[in-house]
Amino acid sequence: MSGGRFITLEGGEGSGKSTQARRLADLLRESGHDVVLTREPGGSPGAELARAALLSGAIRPYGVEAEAVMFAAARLDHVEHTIRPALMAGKWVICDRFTDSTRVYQGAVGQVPDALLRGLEHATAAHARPDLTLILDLSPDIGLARASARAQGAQADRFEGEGLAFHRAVRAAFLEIAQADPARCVVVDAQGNAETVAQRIRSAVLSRLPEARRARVPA
Ligand code: T5A
Repeated sequence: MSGGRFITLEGGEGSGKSTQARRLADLLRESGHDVVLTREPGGSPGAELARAALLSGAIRPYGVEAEAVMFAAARLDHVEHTIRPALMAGKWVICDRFTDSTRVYQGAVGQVPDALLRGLEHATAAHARPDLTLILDLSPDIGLARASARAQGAQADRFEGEGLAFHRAVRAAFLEIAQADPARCVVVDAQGNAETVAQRIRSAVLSRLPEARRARVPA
């Protein structure tokens, strides 16, 4: 793939991924890069339909394996219609959650067999490997409190509604992924205000991908 870079943000509920993904996109645009900001599940019209089904809990009765397959179907559409075309066009893609979320939620915590998840990941993301993954690490007590303050009484979604033990396991599983793949992953302390976290992310991105600094060459 020419020119473009693929950055994913991962972490538990309310850790600030969406907030920081937006800020990172702004930063990169200010440096002259073409940026596509996207998310999972979702990020393409077909995948957004799958998102609604997954987060409403409509797929849950069919079991964790069916959910894993549905996340994969959404990813296939997203990679094909949004991520790959952008990277091929030399754009930077920032994605709020990607394959590590499946490894964590469906794999480490959901106990979907490894062989199935590996097959699904190969089928969906073999041609879209992140250059950098920022894992926003935050105590789930703080993350869930942030998410519920924002929800203002609205019902928690399929995964937010799980108990604290589930969210602690999610946090531990993300940290394990980071430990196992330090060349790709950076753990970012997600405590503190959004500006403080954004500065940590800026340092991590510039240190791992120095080309992020480059300003657009005038035409
Ligand atoms: N899932 C997803 C799987 O199970 N398998 C998969 O393969 C994939 C891709 C997605 C769900 O799907 C699961 C995981 C998820 O449970 P979602 O709605 O996209 O659902 O959920 P999240 O990604 O967790 O989104 P959230 O919005 O809950 O969390 P974010 O994006 O981490 O947090 P953000 O930035 O929206 O912030 C939450 C609130 O906190 C405030 C924000 O203003 C906002 O109100 N905030 C801060 N407050 C104080 N200090 C800071 N530093 C703050 N940063 C943000």
